[in-house]
Amino acid sequence: MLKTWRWFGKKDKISLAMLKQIGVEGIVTALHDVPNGEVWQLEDIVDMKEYIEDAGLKWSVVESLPVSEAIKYGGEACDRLIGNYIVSLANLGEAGIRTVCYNFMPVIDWVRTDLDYKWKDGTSSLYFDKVRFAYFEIYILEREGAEKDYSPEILAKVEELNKTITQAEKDKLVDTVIVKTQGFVNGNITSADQHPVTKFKKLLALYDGIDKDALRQNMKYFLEQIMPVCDEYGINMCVHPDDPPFQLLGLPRIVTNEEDINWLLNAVNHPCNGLTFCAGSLSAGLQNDVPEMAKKFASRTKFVHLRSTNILSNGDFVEANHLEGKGHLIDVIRIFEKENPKLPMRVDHGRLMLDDGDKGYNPGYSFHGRMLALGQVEGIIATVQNNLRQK
Ligand code: DNO
Repeated sequence: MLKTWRWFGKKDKISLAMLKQIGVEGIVTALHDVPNGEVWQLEDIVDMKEYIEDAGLKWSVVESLPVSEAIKYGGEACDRLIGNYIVSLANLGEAGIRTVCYNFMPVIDWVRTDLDYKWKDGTSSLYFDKVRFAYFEIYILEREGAEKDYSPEILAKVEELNKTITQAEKDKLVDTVIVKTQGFVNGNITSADQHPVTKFKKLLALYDGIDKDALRQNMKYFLEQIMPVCDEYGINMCVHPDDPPFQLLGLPRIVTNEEDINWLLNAVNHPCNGLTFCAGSLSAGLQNDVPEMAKKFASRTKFVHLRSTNILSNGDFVEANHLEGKGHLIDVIRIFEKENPKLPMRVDHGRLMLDDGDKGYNPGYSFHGRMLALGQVEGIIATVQNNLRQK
């Protein structure tokens, strides 16, 4: 597989020269400064592409060209925004960039409750605490009907937590769930002059009446509109699975399991309608057998995220070492190496370790942690390739 790395643009403290030294071959990035919904201009794309090429690397994948909320909930601005999306795709195609990762998660992208969960060895990683998330929904967002989504055991623990939780812990939860993750990805929460919770509630309300079927129809419509331009330029659209792959906040989530992925690949059965196989996101769903899914969807996979999680008995999940956990990366790599050894892959999320905190850390995207993971993954790839040669 092609070794790529998610790089956050010219302001990223992890420079392209550093990436070159650690054996990265391709860059995964986006025009992070362009506001959500606006056209990516050809000259800006070319400027970024040349900057990357001047460092001896290649812009392999766009992650992400964000799908605006109005496209997802089918708002008034939907067709205008799809129009902008099509122009951005054409401009990417003109510049020769042919793999685009996106997601179709309403309101939130990935979500965790703790971005700095401490391990005994002194490193830390991302963590999802089910009880704390339920607390956030019930007591902080005060979402109507949220209790119905949780078991009596979880609700009892939420009541316990409510007796002891401090204001600082509550603030941290808001900052983690809303500002650092969703805000970081979409840039539309942190700049708010309102309290993040107020803004967040407004975003949630946009989805009133949008159930799973309605969201699916909106996704199908979006894909149908963009397929012609993808076809013209040979652009692979790669949807990222929902992270985590289960329902949250009363919002529909439609890229969570095998049935969902089958649905979306068949709803618009075009070779440019593909998948980002994120082993980590899928691994956090009890329903998912990740290697089985890799086998099933290998031919429609155009980009791979290598990461793994462990689901704990209390329903929490924690990001695991890249050699362990439910992502089963050794099996997954074996499948993709066999099917398509040229597939771009990036190690996804790494632990925070050594002096990573000094590098303008984006949650999950540490330097040393990801470098360690890249080394582990390279070892797996080399072994798998060697085994395949001997067969
Ligand atoms: C989290 C990432 C996601 C991903 C988007 C793709 O670390 O995997 O934010 O980039 O969902 O659209």
